[in-house]
Amino acid sequence: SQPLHRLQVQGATCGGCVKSIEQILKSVSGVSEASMDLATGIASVVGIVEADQLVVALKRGGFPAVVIR
Ligand code: 9UX
Repeated sequence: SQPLHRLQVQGATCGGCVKSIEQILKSVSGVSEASMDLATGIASVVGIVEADQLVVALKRGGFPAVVIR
């Protein structure tokens, strides 16, 4: 199976932010699934991709994030 990455994302305050974050993550090369939980701010991403690439994409999109385990 493909790796699962989890990120703690800052700045998501409504469902629109969640949609934006999911779209940003899905746009990264190698990502096959991305979903975010608004209540916790945790995004889960499945795909053959480096976690750092996800962090870079989110930062560029205005949502700072850190990788969590
Ligand atoms: Mo909702 Mo997020 O109106 O920037 S989309 S707060």
